[in-house]
Formats: sequence, structure tokens, C-alpha cells
Amino acid sequence: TTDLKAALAAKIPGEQERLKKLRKEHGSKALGACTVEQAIGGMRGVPAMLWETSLLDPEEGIRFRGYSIPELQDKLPKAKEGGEPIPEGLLWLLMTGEVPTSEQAQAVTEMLRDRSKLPDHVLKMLSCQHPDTHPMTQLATAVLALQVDSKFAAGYRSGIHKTKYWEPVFEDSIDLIAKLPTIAAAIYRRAVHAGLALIEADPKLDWGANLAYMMGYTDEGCLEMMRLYQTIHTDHEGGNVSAHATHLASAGRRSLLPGRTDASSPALSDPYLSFAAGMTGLAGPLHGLANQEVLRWLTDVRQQVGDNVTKEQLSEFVWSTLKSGKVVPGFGHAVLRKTDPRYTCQAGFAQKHMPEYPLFKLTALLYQVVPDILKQTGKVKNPYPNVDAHSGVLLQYYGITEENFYTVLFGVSRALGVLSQGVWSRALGLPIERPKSLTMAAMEERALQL
Ligand code: CMX
Repeated sequence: TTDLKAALAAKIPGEQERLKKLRKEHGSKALGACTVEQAIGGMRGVPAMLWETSLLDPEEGIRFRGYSIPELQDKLPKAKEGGEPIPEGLLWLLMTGEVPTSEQAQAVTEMLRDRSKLPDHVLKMLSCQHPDTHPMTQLATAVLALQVDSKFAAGYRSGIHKTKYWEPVFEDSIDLIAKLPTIAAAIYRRAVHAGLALIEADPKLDWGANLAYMMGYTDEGCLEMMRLYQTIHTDHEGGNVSAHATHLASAGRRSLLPGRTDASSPALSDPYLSFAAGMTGLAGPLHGLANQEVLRWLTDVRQQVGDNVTKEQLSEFVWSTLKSGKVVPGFGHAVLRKTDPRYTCQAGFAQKHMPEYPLFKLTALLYQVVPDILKQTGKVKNPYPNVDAHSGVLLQYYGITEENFYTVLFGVSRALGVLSQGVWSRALGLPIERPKSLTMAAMEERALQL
């Protein structure tokens, strides 16, 4: 079939059975412990959450439904021969677990295109925003404004059966994903780019390319860059801020898990509300906003040291950043312990499309300088670059120079991952993560007894 919802519906019963079996056969086994250190340190590394769409290996990086980024670049359908994958193909993979054919990816493109028009009230609302409102705040606000059309919220009000929840959640998720490029382009044209007229989508273009097109960019390289960008930022397991915040807001009761009867603090917010929660988290400077911070930092380097910078000068600059109590943006990661493959694939794209671009050369030089310095601090667990160290370089090259807009592009992509998982969370009846919190006194007491 080329019908994504039908393909998903066919998968769900088997996966529900699989989960039931997992619980029945292994329910009482411990996946890991939680030490006092981990409880104080934000439950880092405690294996206590189910997330189907991607898995992060600390050494190797992310795999989407079992596929690494280079494998996806090879296997997913493309808009042009030898080019980058289209994100619609990844959406099919994230939702169904299967690599789509070109026809299946094309059907997703068409479904998204049919639902891409923004209601007038959302455009009006965006145009009333204070000119200095951060583009991420505008994104979250526009997503919330769309919530009036939530099919899940309407279905819940009319009392649909819990086994059917996934269906309106799927519809809302597709509606929202379809509209996000239009929202992002409207934010870009109206606010970031001083009131430029909006551009209608090109019906011949795919979802990712249309985002660049509606922002005002038509260069073939830029369209390819946007397809790649929108593919690699989709998902990064469930524990990061944007994924986890989306997941928490949407989570249901434990009693919705097949075979459970005891309930626990649910929220069950629809995809619009929960994705907005994810986006307010993505807007933080140590998470999604880091791509903006990287660009500002690189601009500082160029202003202070110039373009023909030596390794020694760069070293000095990095040390001065650290000594002033700041982080080196674009380096380090909470879980990864090697260079982020999302960095590597963007560096490959730059090598192919912009080998002589000074900002690319500067970024490549930083890769030689920063890790050694971060190692010398003795505390940074991962001294290597993450996804945000490179994305701004590609955007700058094609003329998208407004760095405070970058996280919006990240957010549009992130929708594909977290909303696909959201559909599965409802299909599997997954509950909220509801860890037991303890006071310091309670921890001291328990620790003394161990
Ligand atoms: N520059 C300077 N110091 C750094 C550092 C960096 N790039 N990365 C980590 N450190 C420091 C931490 O601040 C911490 O110091 P303190 O103990 O004094 O607070 C110490 O090293 C240990 O931190 P860690 O366990 O290695 O890293 P965390 O899991 O706490 O934090 C991250 C991870 C990403 C927030 C951190 O590496 C960082 O701030 N990096 C720079 C910002 C950035 O690039 N963020 C984007 C991450 C990707 C994403 O989530 O979108």
C-alpha cells in the first residue's frame, strides 16, 4: 500500500502483542539500577523509558529504526539521482519501521501537500507578534493556535474508545507536520526578514524543498541541504528535552496499557499541545538553540581573529571562552561519546558543495583544535562536536544568515520523530514516566540502610 495510515494500522496489532509478551515474560527483570549519583544527576543513563523510533549508541551515534545516517542516505528515496534523502521517506520509516519505496514516499509528499494550508487566523496571529519575539516563541505560539482544529481533542470530547486514540493522534500529527514548513516560512518572511510577502508552496516540490522555497530560496544546492537538514534532526531517542517534553505532555494513563488496571497521573494532551511543550524545551540555549549560539561564537572568532586564523590563535580563543565561564557551543553531548554522525554527514555535504567556503574551513579547523582542549579540562565527558556545530555553516552558505531562526528549522524536523513516536505511544497505550521523587532526607535515610 502507499497509504501510510493503512500501513501503520497493519503493524499495530503485532507490536501490541510483542509488548504484551515482553511484559509477561520479562516484566520482573531489572534493566538497570539507579544510584544516588544518578538520582541527583538527572537519571542520566537509567534505562527506564520505551522509545521505538530511534536508538542512540554512545560510540556510534543515532540509528533511526535500526538504520544509521549513512545507511539512510543510501536507502531512502531521493528527489534527484545521487542526492540527499527526502524527509517524507524517513517519516514513513519512523511510522512503520519499513524503508519505503519511492511511490510510498511520494504518497506521503502528496498527503502533506494536501494539508499544508495555514488557517488565516494563525497568519494574523503571527503578524501581531512583537517584532522582537524570538522565532521559537512564535513557532510554539503558532502550533498552539492550530490546536483549535485538533481531531484528538474533538474525539476525546465525543468519547472515542481508548483503543482508537492513535487514529486522531495520527491525523493531528500529519496535519501539523504538513503545516510546519508553511509556519516556519511565514515566521521567516514576516518577522525575521522584515515583512517580506509570503510565497505559496510549489506544487512540484517535496515537503523539505518547499520549506526552503517558501522561505525564498530556490538554489538546487539549498533545496538538497534542506532535505538533508530536515532528515537528520528528526529524532535522537526519547530522553532529550524536546522529545521527552513532547512525550510527557501527551502521555496517558497506565490503565491504557493493555492488561493494566491501575491508573497514574496522566496528561493525554493532543499533538499540538504536546509538540508545543517540546518546542519550548528545544528553545533553550543548551539544547536546540545551540546552533544559534555556535554561529554567534564563530562570528566572534572571525571578528576578533579574522578569516585566516591559525591553530594557535583558535586555541587561545577557545581557552578564553572557557576561562570566562562559558561553554564552547557545538561540542559535547549528554549521551554521545564520539563525533556526532549528524556532524559528519553535514561536513560531507559541505565538502561536496562548498569546499572553499571560509566558514566551513574554520569549522574544520575547530575540529582539530577544540577536542584536545576540552579533554585538558578533565571534566567534559564528550569533547567532540555535535550536530549543532555544523548546521549553521550550511545555512549561512546559502544565504540563510539569520541565526536566531535556525532552531525553528530544527523544530520542524523534530516533529517527524517525536510525533511518530507519539502515534506509537497511543497505539501501545504507553503511560507517563512518573519517577518517584525523594527529598534529600529520604535519600540519606535510604542510602544509610543500603
Ligand atoms: N564547553 C565547555 N564545557 C563543557 C562543554 C563544552 N562544550 N561540554 C561540557 N562541558 C562541561 C559542563 O559544563 C560540565 O561542567 P560543570 O561540571 O562545571 O558544570 C562538565 O563539562 C561535564 O559536562 P558533561 O557531563 O560532559 O556534559 P552534560 O551532559 O552536562 O551537558 C551539553 C551536555 C551538550 C549540555 C554540554 O556538552 C554543553 O553545554 N555543550 C555546549 C552546548 C551545545 O553544544 N549544546 C547542543 C547539544 C546538542 C543538543 O542537545 O541539541
